[in-house]
Amino acid sequence: MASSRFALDAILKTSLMYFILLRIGVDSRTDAHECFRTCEWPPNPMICRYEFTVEWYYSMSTSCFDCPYNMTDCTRPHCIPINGVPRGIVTINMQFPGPSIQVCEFDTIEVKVNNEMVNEESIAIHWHGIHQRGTPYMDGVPLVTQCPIPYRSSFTYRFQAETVGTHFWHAHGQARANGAVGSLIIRQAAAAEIHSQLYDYDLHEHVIIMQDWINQLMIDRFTKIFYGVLDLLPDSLLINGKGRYREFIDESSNNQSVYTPREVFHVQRGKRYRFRTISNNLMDCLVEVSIDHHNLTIIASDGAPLQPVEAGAYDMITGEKFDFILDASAEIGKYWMRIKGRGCPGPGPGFEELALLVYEGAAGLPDPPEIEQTNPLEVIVNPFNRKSSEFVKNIIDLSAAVNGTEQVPVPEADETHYMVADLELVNNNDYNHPVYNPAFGVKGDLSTYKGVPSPQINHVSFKLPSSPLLTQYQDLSEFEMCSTKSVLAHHQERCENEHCQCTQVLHVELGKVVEIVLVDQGNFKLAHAMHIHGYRFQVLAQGKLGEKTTLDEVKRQDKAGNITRRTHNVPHKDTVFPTYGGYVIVRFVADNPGWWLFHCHVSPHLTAGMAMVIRVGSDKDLPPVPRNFPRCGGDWHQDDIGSTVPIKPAPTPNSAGYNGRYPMLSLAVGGCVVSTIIGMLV
Ligand SMILES: *[C@@H]1O[C@H](CO)[C@@H](O)[C@H](O)[C@H]1NC(C)=O
Ligand SMILES: *[C@@H]1O[C@H](CO)[C@@H](O)[C@H](O)[C@H]1NC(C)=O
Ligand SMILES: *[C@@H]1O[C@H](CO)[C@@H](O)[C@H](O)[C@H]1NC(C)=O
Ligand SMILES: *[C@@H]1O[C@H](CO)[C@@H](O)[C@H](O)[C@H]1NC(C)=O
Ligand SMILES: *[C@@H]1O[C@H](CO)[C@@H](O)[C@H](O)[C@H]1NC(C)=O
Ligand SMILES: [Cu+2]
Repeated sequence: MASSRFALDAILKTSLMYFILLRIGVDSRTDAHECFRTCEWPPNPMICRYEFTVEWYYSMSTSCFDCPYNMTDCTRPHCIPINGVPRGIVTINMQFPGPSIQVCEFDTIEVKVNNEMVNEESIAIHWHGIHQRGTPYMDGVPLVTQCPIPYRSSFTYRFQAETVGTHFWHAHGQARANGAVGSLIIRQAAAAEIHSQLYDYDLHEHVIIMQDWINQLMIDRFTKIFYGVLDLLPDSLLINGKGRYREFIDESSNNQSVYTPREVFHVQRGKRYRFRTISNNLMDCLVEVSIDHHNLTIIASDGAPLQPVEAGAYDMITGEKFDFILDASAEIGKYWMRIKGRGCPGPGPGFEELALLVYEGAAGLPDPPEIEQTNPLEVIVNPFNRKSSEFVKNIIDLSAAVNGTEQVPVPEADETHYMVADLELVNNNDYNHPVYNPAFGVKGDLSTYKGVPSPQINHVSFKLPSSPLLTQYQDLSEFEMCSTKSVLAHHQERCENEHCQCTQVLHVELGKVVEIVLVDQGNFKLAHAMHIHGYRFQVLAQGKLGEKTTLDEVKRQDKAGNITRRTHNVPHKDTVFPTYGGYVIVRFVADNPGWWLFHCHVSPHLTAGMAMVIRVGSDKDLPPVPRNFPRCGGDWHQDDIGSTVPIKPAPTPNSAGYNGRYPMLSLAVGGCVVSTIIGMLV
């Protein structure tokens, strides 16, 4: 008795100690993981293991003690000040942004994700920009490539670090908008890195996640937008999760205003630094990046090297990534890095956030004035809705970095698909009940529209299937699915007038060169960040026909030869945005079999259905499903044969007070209006 009690005590003690150690172990914000190292040639691959515990947590929690009145307290472990506004957040290992994964090409990344979210929701983590060649099961899209990880379960992702460059990981779903995000950097040996001669340092701490932020849970904002008020304004901008919003009055110091801390970067005069920046925006805005008194030399986007371009600023839409070189050649001092909201309704010109760039030897100097200093260069890269010129470089004006004077041709297209991505004015039954709260004051009269526009591709809202497409396609009803080809050929007119939804899939044969002409008709003056999984697009053309255009107009202009495609050294991107009233033309060689999501990265747009799947190859082309891969979904009910419940004699209508055996079912069928589901075999 006594000995077993002792044993139990010991177990309790060790597990408690283990728990404490674990909490401290995963928290080492300053100590980089052993896989962060100088990448060698020939490579010396490592297996890089991480454990991600996903939890609901709180900004400005009690772990913040006296922050921001005592700035040191703001840096305490588990203190996540964000912009000073307390709210529920989703964290990984109680960090925001979450742990940074920084490895070398050819390493193996292994991440065990433990779902400990106390409101019992499920989650999956997507590795944004990683092509998952040979491992489509690791792409992390719930109900497309895997079952969402249920509460209290874990799922271990494992894939090779093959797609080099600046990427990130994030929950695929609203948890991204609540904080589940972190950087993912795959470096190369200097011998393999085409731009390695252009910079002296590529530091762990010069990786930056930039984003807008809202002071409430995304589900609060999402339901507000679609059922209440069309509130698209972000509240804040953040640089590596830090910013200012809430003013605190410090009574112990003459009622001075104090704020939560901003991010700080350190450089040494005379050195050249590679900065890696990532946009995790939630809403429609782009962020515009600049550093006072410095030019930025842009050398890569979405992991793909570009011929260097010197600029004063550049813009990123959500999902985009840019690498630039900062030549620290200004006077020793402190300078502001700025991000500004662009292309979205923001609270005016002051909608910006700052981070401090501190030269070695300047730490004791006062912060510079926050008033904008003019940048040395007027050139802007990738802006929202601006015509190309000497000073305006859109993506199409950039070129892929190649060896010497090589001319790398774009492959000839085997097939071209003209597609539309826009917010459509239809009566979407998910948000506007056609009887109780119709979107149209007068049916069919656009001028009486008072609904919420539907984010759609090809006039169809994407509906996630009930089981993952990649692993349980056989379980799905063909009526849930529709093919892009038949949508485009047969349903455009109908779906322009009524709400259509289905699991839209474009099926392409393995090895084909696929061209997509993607049009934003300009229903709204916004941009949609169209992100492809499994691939990078080659960008061939980009243009604007007017404030508004139509798919047919773009098609006509193209057929008439009025749209020119670039043919050599084109930029490669995993996220592109057609300008409203315009188009972007991309190609990819469909050599990576899988079911790949192609979608708008704006959080509410994705949730509401601005997505589709590109299915490359057929089942026989897929690598085998990993052994014991989780299965889920379907519509289970107990059939009479398999029933283990003894059937009792049914009560008579009068004695039971209801009429029939399944009262709820008949009510549901009678009261619910089913959206048009266009079912067709893919
Ligand atoms: C601020 O907090 C730190 C610990 O986070 C503590 O050591 C220091 O004494 C505090 N400063 C003041 C003025 O209270
Ligand atoms: C600070 O503000 C409070 C409340 O407005 C006021 O009562 C107090 O006198 C102020 N203290 C100083 C030092 O100004
Ligand atoms: C920025 O670039 C311009 C044009 O190349 C150059 O004239 C200027 O000196 C540069 N400024 C800085 C601060 O490097
Ligand atoms: C670039 O050229 C060098 C030397 O000519 C060669 O070793 C290297 O493989 C080339 N790189 C690429 C990406 O083609
Ligand atoms: C093509 O461009 C030419 C010259 O601008 C114009 O005259 C013609 O109408 C355009 N074709 C179409 C189909 O719009
Ligand atoms: Cu969008």
